[in-house]
Amino acid sequence: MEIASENIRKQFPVLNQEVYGKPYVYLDNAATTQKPLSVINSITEFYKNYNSNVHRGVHYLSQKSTELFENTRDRVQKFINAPGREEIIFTRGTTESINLVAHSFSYAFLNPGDEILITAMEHHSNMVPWRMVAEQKDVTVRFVPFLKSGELDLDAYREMLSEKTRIVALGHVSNALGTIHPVKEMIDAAHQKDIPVLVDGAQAVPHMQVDVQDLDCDFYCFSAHKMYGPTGVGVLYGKKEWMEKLPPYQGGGEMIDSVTLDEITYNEVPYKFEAGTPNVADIVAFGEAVRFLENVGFETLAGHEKFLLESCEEKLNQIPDIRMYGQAARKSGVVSFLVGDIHPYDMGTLIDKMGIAVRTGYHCAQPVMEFYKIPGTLRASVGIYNTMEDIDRLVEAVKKAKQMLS
Ligand code: C6P
Repeated sequence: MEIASENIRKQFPVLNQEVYGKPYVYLDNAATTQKPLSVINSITEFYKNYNSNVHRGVHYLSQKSTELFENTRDRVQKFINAPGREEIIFTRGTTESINLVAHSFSYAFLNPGDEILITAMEHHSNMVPWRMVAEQKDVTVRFVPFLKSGELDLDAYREMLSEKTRIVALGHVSNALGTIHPVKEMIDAAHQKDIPVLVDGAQAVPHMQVDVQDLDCDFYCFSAHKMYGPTGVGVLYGKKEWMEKLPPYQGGGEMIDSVTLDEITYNEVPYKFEAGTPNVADIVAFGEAVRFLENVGFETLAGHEKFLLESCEEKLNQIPDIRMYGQAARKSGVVSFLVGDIHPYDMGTLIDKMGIAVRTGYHCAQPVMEFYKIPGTLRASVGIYNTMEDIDRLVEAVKKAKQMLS
């Protein structure tokens, strides 16, 4: 059901504005969510009162900023139920988290003739890094196919797990179609053959309680900016046994234990993977975003979003010539659609002029659009502050744009 969102909306100042003379409707949350005042204020407070580098000084502010920074690590550890705080590595985002694992894993563990298994539905961030390392190492990337409904072909997946497979990398929730993949089952199948699994959780963590111990994934990646936190911050959860085995991704300050002209020894995890000065202020503010999500609670959040998404699909479906993409039994976050033969950019541009933000195009998942033989879709994606009024405004705008463009 829809929650009383007035109290929540007033925490997001950016929503309280008019665009082209109309109250703003923001339905592009899968690209990035808006930020609550607690997160915005935390950034200002940090620069006003605590700014200092971390892990590098004995002076007061350095210790204070280190404490605030490390508090976020503890909060994130609890949030995803990671066994150890050292298994939480801060990165710039999901993209960097995946690149880190792809490059370090490939360097240490891939040899010519090996296989990497991903799905054909991955976001480019979980496809391109693997293909880059595969090219360097003469390794094959194989793609688990998906069905028209937007669900993965699980029989094909099981068959594709072979003696040659060295790692599986798969999304938890598709950003283009909203499918929630049965990752726990897929991880279990890979583990039965001793194959480690990386999960791209960018579109899952903002919408559902993720428990990395329950999933038993080896790596889990996500971005702060999709969960009401700042841009430029991400997380790589990696099982300690893996993170200790993997070589560092980047070299620089902080990631070393000692450097002489003869020899370099590396710092312990997580610091081995956090070279250079991190994005301290935003990582501190990310702690506030996690607190915000915890305060709302996933039961409330998921119920609210489900109600809005189902209503949105139902109302859009009444428009003649509408085509929905992604009809999986379990979905989250997004509604992807096209109307007749209207190009998604044309419709997106028109509804923007009506004060409504949705994403148009291939959503960094070009092979998905290739599969359906379409140039892209319009994608409405919801967050905690959206209301039924937002959905109604979208549906009316689509109807009006259709009339104008047909
Ligand atoms: N998807 C979207 O509009 P970064 O940019 O590193 O924070 O996240 C990359 C990423 C990785 N995996 C998935 C499943 C994603 O959805 C994204 C980001 C945005 O769908 C921007 S392309």
